[in-house]
Amino acid sequence: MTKITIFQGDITVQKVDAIVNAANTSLRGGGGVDGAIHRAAGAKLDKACQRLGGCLTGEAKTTAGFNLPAKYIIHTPGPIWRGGNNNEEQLLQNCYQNCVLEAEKHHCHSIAFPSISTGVYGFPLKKAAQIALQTLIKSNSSLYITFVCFDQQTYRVYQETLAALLN
Ligand code: AR6
Repeated sequence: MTKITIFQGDITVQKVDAIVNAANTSLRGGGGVDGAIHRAAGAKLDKACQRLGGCLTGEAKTTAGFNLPAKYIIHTPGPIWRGGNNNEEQLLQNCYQNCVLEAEKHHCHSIAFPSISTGVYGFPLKKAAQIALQTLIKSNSSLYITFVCFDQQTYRVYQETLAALLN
């Protein structure tokens, strides 16, 4: 049984084994949750990311958490929404699947996700929530999974989507 909790807050303060960063393919930081994670983790994070040499959309790479309470940061570049006919749904699914695999590889028990691709990258929120939650439920992972929704609308949509999927 997959255990999923949804709440509203800031992912950088989560006391979990791994937090997920909605990164870009350079892994060199940016705005949104990526910027917040880089600021909170400290300058060593950028050095570690440099050594990873980028990451393809839908794939995932892990660094230490540095100054964060989380032990690891799993960086995954989500797809940029380009109308929906450019494999966006599959790529978003790949992000969640590959983050779970990375967390399991590092023997994590708990993981926190932000809503990947629904900020600057423009993925429609309801569709993204369905893909995220369905993919994680299907993963059948024994991880304790938390969705950390930054704003109220995201929180509401993830809650409604999870309730609908469980019915
Ligand atoms: N904790 C949790 N969620 C957050 C936080 C936070 N501290 N801050 C923002 N969010 P976005 P994307 C939410 O734009 O769409 C970056 O520049 C935010 O409200 O961060 O995948 C990267 O470098 C939204 O719900 O990520 C890439 O270039 C969600 O996180 C690009 O943005 C994702 O919004 C990636 O875009």
